[in-house]
Amino acid sequence: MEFETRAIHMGQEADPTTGATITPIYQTSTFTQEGLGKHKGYDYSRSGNPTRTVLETALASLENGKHGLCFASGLAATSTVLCLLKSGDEVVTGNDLYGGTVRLFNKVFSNFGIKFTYVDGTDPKNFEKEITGKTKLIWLETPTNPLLRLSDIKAISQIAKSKNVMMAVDNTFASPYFQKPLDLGADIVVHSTTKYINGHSDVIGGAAITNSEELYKQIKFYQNAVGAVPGAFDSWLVLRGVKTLGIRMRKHEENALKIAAFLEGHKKIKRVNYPGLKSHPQHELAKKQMSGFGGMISFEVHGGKEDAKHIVESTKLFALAESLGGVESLIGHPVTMTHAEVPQEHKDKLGISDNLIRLSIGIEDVNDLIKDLDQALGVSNVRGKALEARC
Ligand code: P1T
Repeated sequence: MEFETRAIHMGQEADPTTGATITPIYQTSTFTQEGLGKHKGYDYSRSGNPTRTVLETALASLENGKHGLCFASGLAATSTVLCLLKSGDEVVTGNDLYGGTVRLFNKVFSNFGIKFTYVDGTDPKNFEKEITGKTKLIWLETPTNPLLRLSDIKAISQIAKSKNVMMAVDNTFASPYFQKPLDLGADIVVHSTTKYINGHSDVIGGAAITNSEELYKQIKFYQNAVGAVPGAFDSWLVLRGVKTLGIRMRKHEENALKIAAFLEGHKKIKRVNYPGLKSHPQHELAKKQMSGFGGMISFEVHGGKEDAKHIVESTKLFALAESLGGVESLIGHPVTMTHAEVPQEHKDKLGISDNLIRLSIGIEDVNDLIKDLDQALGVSNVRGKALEARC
């Protein structure tokens, strides 16, 4: 079955007890047992819930994986995967990551004796150089948040395999519609389902998918032992969202390609980061490992923080908000928002600068989006006018 058919049908058969066509919300914490230890596969909703199982089955299929596990947030999925590690283990990770992931690495798991080594993820050799006898995991996010850089999943997975190191890929930005890291050699795929997979900005959720029986058993154990699971209603919302993932991703990309081209030609803009642009340093890699370029763009404006601030405060359709991947367009300032807690020297090294703006391109009419950006860029240097435009 093709991707978009699986998104609608995989795991989502009619409900066995009532015939309900759409998966019911099993809003129950517990399940009555017929006798001691005799139940229908579910005993307590932290360990398993039928609505969650359907979502886990669907997501595993969309990543070409055998097993899916869902969590209460993307960071809950990441935290649970990190439970595979022990004190003294090391992780080599790309250095351009969602700020919350950096915070989780540096301020939580580092306290448990796990060492994180950050490398420029655009060159596979950098991972090889940093692997030691203690390295247990390579962590990739590609395309990265917020600079839209890429890591060569296949090349890095070959290094990981040759060194007997696990590899996990955060596939949130591409979504499984445009990129399938398991096919390229990753052991685990992680998602913030909050983003494209749900797609409607009304749920926080996460997922981990693997083809390995052993990793599945271990992560499932930690899923239950740690307990950061999604509720039935949130699982249902994500399930409802995922049915339209393909059609949404195509529209996100179609709009993003036009907007990236518009921004690249704008005199107020210094640089546009979008893997679909020929000017992107890894455009060829994007064409090779992704089947589309996604809906995320970042760009630097001429000037500094004040200029960026004016622009993000001047859009009318693009909402100034954290997050991404919803049907509505969002604008953000990574330095003060999503990446505020990333250490300044880390941001400086990467080029996450004061004049960087991030866009999550929605599926509205692209001409309205371009008009909105045009007017926001037009007033970007004039104090007060930005506010006038908003009223
Ligand atoms: O917010 P949560 O569902 O816990 O997902 C965390 C996360 C993980 N990975 C990536 C690549 C992400 O972008 C995120 C969350 N990102 C935002 C909230 C943001 O605005 O970038």
